[in-house]
Amino acid sequence: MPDEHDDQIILMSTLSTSNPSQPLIGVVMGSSSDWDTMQHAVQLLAHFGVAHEARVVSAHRMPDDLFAYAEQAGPRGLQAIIAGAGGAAHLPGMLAAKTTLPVLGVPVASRHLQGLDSLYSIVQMPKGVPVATFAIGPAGAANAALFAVSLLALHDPDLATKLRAFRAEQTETARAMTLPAATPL
Ligand code: RP5
Repeated sequence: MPDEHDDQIILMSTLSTSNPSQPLIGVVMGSSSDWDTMQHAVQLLAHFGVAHEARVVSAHRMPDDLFAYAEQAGPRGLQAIIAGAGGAAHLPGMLAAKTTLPVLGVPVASRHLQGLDSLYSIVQMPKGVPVATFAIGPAGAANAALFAVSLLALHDPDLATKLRAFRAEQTETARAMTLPAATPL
């Protein structure tokens, strides 16, 4: 039964999922300026056929929406939340404070401190409220999605098969790598 929280969540969406089925993974970010980084998570979820949604939920500019999102995430069927933020990156930690779903934090590279501020902010959670923290930037976003796929694959044999195939392909790509001749002194 939809309630006013659902309406609020729909209204606050500024980036929306292209996947019409029940989202299992929520991808949220503090600003549309995080999208260049966070789209790497969305691309991988789409690659694996994982139902997902992507939204802007700013901890500082829309804190009430952040709380509503966190409170509704579990009841709406999400299995994990990937949260990217830059600078004073409070989004992942505040989500984790309001839900017991796994929260995967992605530090977005900030303009002046290159994302070290985001990393320190996200990784330094107090004991008792964990956020699994990934690398700064696109690699972190991609790995957060792969980690979410791993979590879902524990109970989804088809997804586990796809994940093994992805890893095997990656291994073959690495094995096929060649190096150029060294530049003469
Ligand atoms: C954070 O502030 C966002 O996650 C973003 O990384 C950063 C800058 O946001 P904009 O000023 O570009 O909207 O909350």
